[in-house]
Amino acid sequence: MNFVKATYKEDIACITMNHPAKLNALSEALIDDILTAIEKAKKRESRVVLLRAMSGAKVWSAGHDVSELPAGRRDPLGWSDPLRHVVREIEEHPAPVIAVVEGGVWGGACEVALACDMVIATSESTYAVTPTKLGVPYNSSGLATFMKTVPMPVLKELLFTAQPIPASRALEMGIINHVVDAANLDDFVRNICEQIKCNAPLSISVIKEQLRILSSAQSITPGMAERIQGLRRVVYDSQDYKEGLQAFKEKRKPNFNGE
Ligand code: YXS
Repeated sequence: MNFVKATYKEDIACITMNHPAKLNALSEALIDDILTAIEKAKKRESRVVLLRAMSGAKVWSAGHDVSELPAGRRDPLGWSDPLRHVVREIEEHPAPVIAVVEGGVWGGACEVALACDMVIATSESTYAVTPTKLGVPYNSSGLATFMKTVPMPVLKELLFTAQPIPASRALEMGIINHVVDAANLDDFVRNICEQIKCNAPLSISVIKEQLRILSSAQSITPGMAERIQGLRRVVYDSQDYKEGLQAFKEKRKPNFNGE
């Protein structure tokens, strides 16, 4: 594994994203390494999985690797996209997955963190949900991930402004579980892990799956699903989508025209 370090000690799997050159952007290669590490945790029956960046990271993850987004005329966040795959694996993993966050969390990485069962973060961490900054039509299961933890008015503010919010605001909204000083982070996380390890793994695993099923139970008709897909196609076929990607690559502000 090139972009992740993984340790499995005392029934705790610790997966550390380690691609500093791209600020842990969620490339297919980095996600493959995360998936490999999660699979190993499942085989070893780890009681808790931690997902983190290197200690002291200024950026937890810069989100989807923009260079891997399709140039247009293809759903950028379809079912088989690596980001979709890792979110599903986290949500379906039979043990608690805890995001241990230091630094900035951007775009799809924000969804990965919120797809985890808990978020324990340092006070200087920030959270930004960025599809509108790039002109990306986020996918429905991804929006549903956010809807499970972020109050709708706050989620709309996050989506429509694409601006980061501080850990203090995320904690106040109940979006993250705990904010601790960086110096105490490891001890705090270890303590939560020990509390989880004292409880029944089968009960935890089944309750986690029940909550996943119950919280994702939404009745939408085939017509509604088709309408959503049609609306999203207009966006990823748009000139604005191309402009968002081009502006990112050219490191300039995008000029969106609504076409
Ligand atoms: O120029 P080089 O080659 O050194 O590469 C730069 C950046 O291009 C690269 N990089 C990324 N590459 C691919 N995908 C990314 N998401 C990404 N982010 C950064 O990393 C190198 C260092 O970046 P640089 O120079 O900007 O570092 P910085 O310290 O000045 O700024 C750190 C950030 C995180 C504030 C800045 O890199 C940034 O704003 N990154 C983009 C954050 C973002 O908007 N992520 C959303 C990605 S799209 C996504 O997740 C979903 C599709 S959606 O948008 O729908 O949520």
